[in-house]
Amino acid sequence: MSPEGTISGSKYEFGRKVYDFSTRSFIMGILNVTPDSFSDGGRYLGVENAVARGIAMAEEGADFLDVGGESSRPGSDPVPAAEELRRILPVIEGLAGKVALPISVDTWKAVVARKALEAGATIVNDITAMTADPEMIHVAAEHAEGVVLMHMKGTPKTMQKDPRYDDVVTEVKDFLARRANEAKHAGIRQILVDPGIGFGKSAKHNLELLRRLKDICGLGYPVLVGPSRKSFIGAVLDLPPEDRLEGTAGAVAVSIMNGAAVVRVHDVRAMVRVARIVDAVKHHG
Ligand code: HH2
Repeated sequence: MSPEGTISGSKYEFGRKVYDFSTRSFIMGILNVTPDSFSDGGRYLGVENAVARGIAMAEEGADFLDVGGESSRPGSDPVPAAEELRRILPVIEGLAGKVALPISVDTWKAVVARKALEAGATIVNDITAMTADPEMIHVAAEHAEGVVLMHMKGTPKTMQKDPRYDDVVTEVKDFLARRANEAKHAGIRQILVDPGIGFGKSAKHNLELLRRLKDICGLGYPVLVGPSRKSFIGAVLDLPPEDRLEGTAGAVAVSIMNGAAVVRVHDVRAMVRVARIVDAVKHHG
């Protein structure tokens, strides 16, 4: 990995924890505090349930927790910031005192990010790569320890209506390069980039992004990939979200083998095992 965009080579630091991406892959556990997420909507709506799930994911071996209060599934509408905050703030506050993991907030709204960072989150995970809200880059530069910049074509409402690319990998890579540059110039030092599996992409596009993930890794930033239970797995296996564990495992294994630094998943216990075996193949020959 090139030192560009990283602190001392491939190492980032969140809180007092060092994340050395050259040694192993890292797991981001998904905590959707939403009534309508595509695979776990409604499961963690109560604060107690959500905090308990966060603690459980930490015990299962997660390295990050990603808390979100707005579903971005295809066709979804945005949620007002006040509602998003009502869902996530008590959960972030509850987790920040109880788990020793960095918490990312999955939002594209600067006002939500700012409050979440005050409540104990330290990373901003923005599915629009800080393009949707002009304030986001300033909030992240001032208050976050790092950002995840994700590629999306269109908006969740429209993104799955016949997405087209000349070359999906080149387009995604160029976009991420531009956004990461802008973030770097704003003073953000710890940047992860994400090809945005399922965000304005057909099943074929998603498979090609995973197959050619090394191209995206060539940007020199740690790459985060979020294939968990997504519809391209359903398209290949003809199975609903609740039956996509093995498909997710396959996608996670390929992602890590092809250079992903972090995988964002629902099934933390299982995917930690998948990650460790792929890491063993990668690093110990
Ligand atoms: N995928 C989802 C949401 N946020 N963030 C990043 N960085 N990368 C992703 O691939 C990604 C993301 C969508 O998945 P999920 O959170 O499970 O569903 P929903 O949006 O319905 O809550």
